Amino acid sequence: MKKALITGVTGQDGSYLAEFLLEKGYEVHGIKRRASLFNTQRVDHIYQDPHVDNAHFKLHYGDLTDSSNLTRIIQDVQPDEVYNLGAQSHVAVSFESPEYTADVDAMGTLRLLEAIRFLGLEKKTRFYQASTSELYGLVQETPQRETTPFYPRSPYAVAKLYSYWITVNYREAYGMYACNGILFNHESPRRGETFVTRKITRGLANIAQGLEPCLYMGNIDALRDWGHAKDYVRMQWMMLQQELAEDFVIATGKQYSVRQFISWAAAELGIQLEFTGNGVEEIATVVAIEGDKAPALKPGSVIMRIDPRYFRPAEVETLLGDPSKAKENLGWVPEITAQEMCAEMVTEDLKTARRHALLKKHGMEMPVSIEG
Ligand code: NDP
Ligand code: GDR
Repeated sequence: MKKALITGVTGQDGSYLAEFLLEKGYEVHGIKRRASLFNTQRVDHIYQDPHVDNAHFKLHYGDLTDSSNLTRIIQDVQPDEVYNLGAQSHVAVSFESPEYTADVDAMGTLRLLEAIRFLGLEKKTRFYQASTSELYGLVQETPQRETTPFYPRSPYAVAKLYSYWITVNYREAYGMYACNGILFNHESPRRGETFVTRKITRGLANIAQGLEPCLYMGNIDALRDWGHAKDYVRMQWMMLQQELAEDFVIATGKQYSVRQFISWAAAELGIQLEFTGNGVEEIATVVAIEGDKAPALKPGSVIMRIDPRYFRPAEVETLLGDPSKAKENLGWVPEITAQEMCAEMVTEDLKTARRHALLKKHGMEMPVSIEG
């Protein structure tokens, strides 16, 4: 039985990857951080009681800032594959906490690679690094492919640039099977609530049910190449099954604006919107409502406004990936479109919003966090 170790197992990708690897028959080990509240909601459904025999999913306390902890876990687990998905992954937050972001997102990768090397596992353990389209930042070529020059635009992207190159370096210097997946944005109903797609689907579902008044957004002209996390974790595994380690761009090759994503999500709730303004002072007004998904709204309601707090000190305006190499060499093709994914996210967020609206109706209001 192959053993995999996943950092960031409690995150969006980590949870889908753990499911995927368990289905493939792996023993899956994940690193979770100590928190004052439970932080394993995304993996609770695959939790296995460690007291029963044959538990194939195991969690270890740890942190990417702690070399001795990482070394001990790798020594105990002796993994065939390490997936380094753990990160302070929010670009805007990286401007607030640049040093911490560098420690986790750059040095954390080095700590893992060094642990593998110190333990003499460099010929056994294969290593996947969660690299990102944010490396392209101020884009130098469109679409972006494996050979496109990088120009990072945030402390997050600069930290990930270090991780990209240290992964290449350990492959070249020590013959390690280490590779980078340069993944473009990927989302799902498990996406963190403060990333733009989830902020929109959750926010609009809450507004439709009368739980929030309005969505406050940043740069809605930003263009992204959005895929589904389930499609992307499959590719993370495929990258570690090749004869030679290589780096791959993973993207859909299609690009949409944040504004377009808002329209899709609204349409999924039966809401037709009109955008007026110029991206800085813009508002979105309800023009018409169909069906019963948005009982709290009426035509004329303004449900999206711009809040400059969400503009970033340096923005990545446009990203569009070219996944040709992944298609040709690995036969990988994304199966879920951005619009289908948006529909799935709205459906899930609407279920939660309806539950909260019902509780509210019966005097049991749940606090709804709208910051993000
Ligand atoms: P999430 O933010 O959902 O998950 C990040 C994970 O990292 C969480 O499990 C988090 O733990 C953990 N983590 C954070 N800080 C530390 C730390 N100091 N030590 C150990 N673990 C830590 O990210 P995604 O699942 O969306 O992304 C996975 C990886 O892929 C990240 O590295 C991200 O930067 C990268 N990436 C993501 C893309 C995307 O569009 N989703 C695109 C390209 C790259 P906790 O749950 O406790 O917070
Ligand atoms: P990104 O994702 O920065 O691309 O990083 P995010 O969803 O945060 O932003 C995408 C674009 O939307 C614009 N935007 C807003 N973003 C947020 N979060 N909140 C807002 O209110 C808002 N309004 C507009 C942003 O300015 C940006 O242009 C994600 C993360 O998962 C990274 O870890 C990963 O590496 C990259 O995707 C690829």
